[in-house]
Amino acid sequence: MIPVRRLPVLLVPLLLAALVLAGCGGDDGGGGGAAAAPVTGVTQVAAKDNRFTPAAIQVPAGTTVTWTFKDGFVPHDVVADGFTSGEPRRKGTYTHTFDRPGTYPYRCTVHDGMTGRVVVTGS
Ligand SMILES: [Cu+2]
Repeated sequence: MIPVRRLPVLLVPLLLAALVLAGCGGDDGGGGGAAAAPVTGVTQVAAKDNRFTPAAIQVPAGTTVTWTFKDGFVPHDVVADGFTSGEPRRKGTYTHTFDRPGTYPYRCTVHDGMTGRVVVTGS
């Protein structure tokens, strides 16, 4: 048996592990975040802090999505199969209208792991 007074000591590593895991979840908003459940009711995506926020959105077919480049000196682009924002840029916006239902993963070609996803549902 483990003495009761030893339990708090044993809990510390568990708490630290939980914090680390929580931290990872928050950090990969640009990478693994794209795999998270898509956000609905949003048509604006910010390219900032080397990530797309929200990384994943869900919109009905026919929706125009606007990406805003707002990372100052750091240029980004939006590249997917079928559409691209062109040259990486530091400011301004890029828009794309999604006419067909489907899942559209995209990425920034400048930054590994800077990815996003648009899920288009039937209108
Ligand atoms: Cu980028």
